[in-house]
Amino acid sequence: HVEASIPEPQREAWTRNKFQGFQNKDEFEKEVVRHVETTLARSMFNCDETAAYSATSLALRDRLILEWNKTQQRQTYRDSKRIYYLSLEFLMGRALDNAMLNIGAKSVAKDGLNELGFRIEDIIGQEHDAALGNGGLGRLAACFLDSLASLNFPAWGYGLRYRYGIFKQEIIDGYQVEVPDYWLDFNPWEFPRHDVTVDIQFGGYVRKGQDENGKTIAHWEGGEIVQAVAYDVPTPGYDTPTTNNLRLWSSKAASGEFDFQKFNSGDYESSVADQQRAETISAVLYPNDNLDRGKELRLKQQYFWVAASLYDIVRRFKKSKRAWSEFPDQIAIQLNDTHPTLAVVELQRILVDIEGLDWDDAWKIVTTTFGYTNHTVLPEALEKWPVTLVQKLLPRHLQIIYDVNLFFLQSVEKKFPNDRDLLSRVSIIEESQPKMVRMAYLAIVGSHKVNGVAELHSDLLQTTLFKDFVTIFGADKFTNVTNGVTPRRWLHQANPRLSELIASKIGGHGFLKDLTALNKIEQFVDDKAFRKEWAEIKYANKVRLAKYIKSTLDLNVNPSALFDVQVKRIHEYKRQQLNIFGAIHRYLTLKAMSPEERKKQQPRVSIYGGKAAPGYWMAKQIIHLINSVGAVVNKDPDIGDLLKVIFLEDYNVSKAEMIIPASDISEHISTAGTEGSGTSNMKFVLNGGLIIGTCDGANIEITREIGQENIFLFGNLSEDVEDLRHAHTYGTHTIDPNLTKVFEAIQSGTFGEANDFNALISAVRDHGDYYLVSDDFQSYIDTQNMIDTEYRNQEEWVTKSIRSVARMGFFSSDRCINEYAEVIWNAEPLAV
Ligand code: T68
Repeated sequence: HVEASIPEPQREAWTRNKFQGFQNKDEFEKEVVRHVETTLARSMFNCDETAAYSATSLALRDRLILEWNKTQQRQTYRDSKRIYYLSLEFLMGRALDNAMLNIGAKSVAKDGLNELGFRIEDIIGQEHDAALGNGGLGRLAACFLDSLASLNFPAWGYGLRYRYGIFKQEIIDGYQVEVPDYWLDFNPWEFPRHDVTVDIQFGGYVRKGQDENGKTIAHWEGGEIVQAVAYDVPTPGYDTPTTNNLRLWSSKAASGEFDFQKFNSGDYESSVADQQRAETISAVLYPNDNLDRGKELRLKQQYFWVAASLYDIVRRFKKSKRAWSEFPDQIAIQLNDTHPTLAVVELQRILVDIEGLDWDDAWKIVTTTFGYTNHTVLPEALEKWPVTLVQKLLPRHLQIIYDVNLFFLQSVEKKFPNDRDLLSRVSIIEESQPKMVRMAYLAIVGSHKVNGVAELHSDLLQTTLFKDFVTIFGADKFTNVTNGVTPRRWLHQANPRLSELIASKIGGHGFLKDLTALNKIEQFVDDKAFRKEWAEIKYANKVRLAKYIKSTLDLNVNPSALFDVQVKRIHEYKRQQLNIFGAIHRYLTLKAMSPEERKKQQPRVSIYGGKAAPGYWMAKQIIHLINSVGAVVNKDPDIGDLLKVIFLEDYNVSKAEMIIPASDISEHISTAGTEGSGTSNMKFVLNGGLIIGTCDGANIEITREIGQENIFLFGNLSEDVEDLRHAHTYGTHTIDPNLTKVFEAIQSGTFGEANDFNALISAVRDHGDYYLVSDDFQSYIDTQNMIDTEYRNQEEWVTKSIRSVARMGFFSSDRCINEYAEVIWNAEPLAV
């Protein structure tokens, strides 16, 4: 806005008075006090930890804003290719600690807060997690934002500003209870942009008209309008001024004349009802992980978010006055799963209906712009929308989908004539009752690259789910980008002592920017003092978790015991049931021993955490079983410290930061071929924990990197799963005898009501054991026993731990983002 810019002669005053944010401890304190006394209107006589958190965040935020503004100006001025990451979920966790570490202000803040009478850990602990995601997919998006900024890529995230994030989990009488997560009371990390709004249309009809040249043009008319308002969240990179933007859209009623008329004519109630209906769109995050429930409001969320984001992206592009053909040179858009696939259709609509491009020219631009990431092969997670629903909400989009499909099928027919079966297999429209739009197929056809998230997963995509598309488009369109995690949050922030120890040995914190530098610690593996400190840090992290368990569950656990952890969403395919059946087997085995024999056993704390989707009954049964077992085992005097079974309530990002550094063994035990990648496996190993796992997802690549002597693999392989399932259904299905004993114990009432867990048992015994719990049981038990033995040799164990961490360099999300940039986005960082 040139008219708003300050004239040249007065700019000197601006430059002279430039606000720089705090630069040292004294200035930090001054800023905190100023924010307490003015922004918060309080004083030292009523400054509690909440107020201190608020003021600290506001002081930090001021620093972020300055860099954020400069970054945006720089990116606009240089006009290089931008990356847009479209994700319905960003599981960011807490922002304050991350911001302090990334901009290098933590020690100043720590000392400053101390002088003001606060401990920095307590202040950090005041923050409510930003929990706009379910699990791995949403957390991956958050790690990607950290890497994009840290690597200086010009990139924006686009998402929805849910009023309620993932529900808070309470455990009452052993059962999960969901409580709404209202998190926006005070959120210093977001900036409402009431001037950045987009009107989003739903419903109505399509009228065919003609432009001035007689060309047919579709007009989408009528229906309702909902307004999207932008909320911006600055995302700072580590050790760089780059501060990128995450733009989240919030919905509200469009302030059209219509509403005013209603309001003035006395129809107050219905005008308020309109308001509420509009606000419903961004009200709540759907709490399902790896499941598609096909709800109408979910489709509305998707279109609302995608349309607002594309309008924004196109508006920014048009300011550059470039030709449309340059759009894909300037813009790469990544689809995080199929949730934003309507973006493909929306961009085609904008280019053809609004900008007047020819269909083919437009389609070329669209397909060159988009990339699509698939996160799962589970059939129940693949999105499909009823044609009738799309027709009702998005009539013009349905027409475009039909045309895209027609032209696509025509091209297939040309290449593979007379293969009607192939056409019906790959059709974007499933000819079922009712007809459905297959979103994954639309995403493939609408993108130039499709990737899976770990090698095995990408191979499975190419050989099973998307096989026909490999034949049609060629293998080059499909690729793998193995997931990674940000070492800033998942090592430096979560495990500061380990990060410092590593830094002290290898000459500073460079490994946080190039994680492969971790390999330099392997040369110290025989250094006695180093090993001792390594072990002490793990122990201290376990003590911290033990204290947390004491304070929340009033249970004493011995920090010297082996801590065995499985924290992730509860899902049958992730097999927490295998873990708890294993724990029951352990309990029964201990009970059957003489007291002398028991004394020789390795004490263990079996720790679980994770949310079940509110409608996922089986997952909730698993939680109930874990708690029921804990209730018996934890107070059994025969057992004492030998076994504790702990369920940690409300697992989330900030709890993960405490739990992960405290584990000796973590479990990544999905049925082979079902887990896309897994990312917590990487976080645990990076923190010096060993893992027990199946040959699934990224476990396979972790094994390749760290060496098979440093990981405990067990169970059947993915290539054998189909045959085993076939045998369960058509052969005689015998259940593992040790597992049978576990079932007998449960059904004799050892852990409460005898019949409470029949469904969990039946799934294995009577209904085909789809997840191969019985097939893998003995191998699981044997491997756990091997772990007990190996844990007793602490020298060997510490060696494995150090070597594993040293070899984890590959699993940084920085490596992952660089691969996306090179192979999919063709984008480069912007020098600062
Ligand atoms: C996860 N997917 C994969 N989905 O399960 C995991 N689903 O293997 C992988 O490591 C991770 O993605 C990152 O690639 C999910 O987390 C969801 O949360 C989800 C959300 C909505 C609908 C369907």
